[in-house]
Amino acid sequence: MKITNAEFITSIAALSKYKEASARYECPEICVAGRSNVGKSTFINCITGRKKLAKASVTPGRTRLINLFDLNRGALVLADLPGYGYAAAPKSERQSWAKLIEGYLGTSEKLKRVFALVDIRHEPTALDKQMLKYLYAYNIPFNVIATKADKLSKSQIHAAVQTVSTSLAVGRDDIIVFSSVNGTGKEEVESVLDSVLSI
Ligand SMILES: Nc1nc2c(ncn2[C@@H]2O[C@H](COP(=O)(O)OP(=O)(O)OP(=O)(O)O)[C@@H](O)[C@H]2O)c(=O)[nH]1
Ligand SMILES: [Mg+2]
Repeated sequence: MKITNAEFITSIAALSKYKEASARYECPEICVAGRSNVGKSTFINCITGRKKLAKASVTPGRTRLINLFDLNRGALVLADLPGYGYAAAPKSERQSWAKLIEGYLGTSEKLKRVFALVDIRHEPTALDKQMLKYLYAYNIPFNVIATKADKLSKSQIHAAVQTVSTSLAVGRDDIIVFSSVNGTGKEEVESVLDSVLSI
């Protein structure tokens, strides 16, 4: 599915608000997760073709709420999750992040697919592994999006995908090499959206 229309629905700071918001739509939901500054908002802007839809932050750790977006007028809802692992965040904030996200993943019945973003240049962190553990625990299908691929050469990408695959114990076929700068991987993401819609 190509995303031809995308609109911001609402921002959510508490799980009760998510329940209220999600009761208002019937369509499947997808979400974008990953550590702070990995490129979640930029990924959303890229796949929706909207430069400023999800505010891409210069300062990491800016998206602290779950932001919901409508895609193609009721076809899908996309959730932009707040980033984890922002070192400068106070402990209380990190705890509220964990509570909100774990609650979200555990209760969102409409959630059909997670795009778990990792930076292709870095070995996945303990928190990335924790994120995948949640996904396995809640039985939520996901794709790993190895983003910022424009920063590496072709041969470096090959090696980096192997590192991500080994480190996260996911098959290479479940990893989409992506770049918001040059659009690498966008078509693969669009075909994932097709499979989400065909369930
Ligand atoms: N070169 C390159 N830079 C990228 C790419 N994606 C994101 N960036 C840059 O990475 C930085 C962080 O991007 P964001 O999209 O704000 O990251 P985020 O994951 O939403 O961050 P939080 O909301 O803080 O969790 C920005 O400076 C982006 O321009 C990419 O594919 N290639
Ligand atoms: Mg963001």
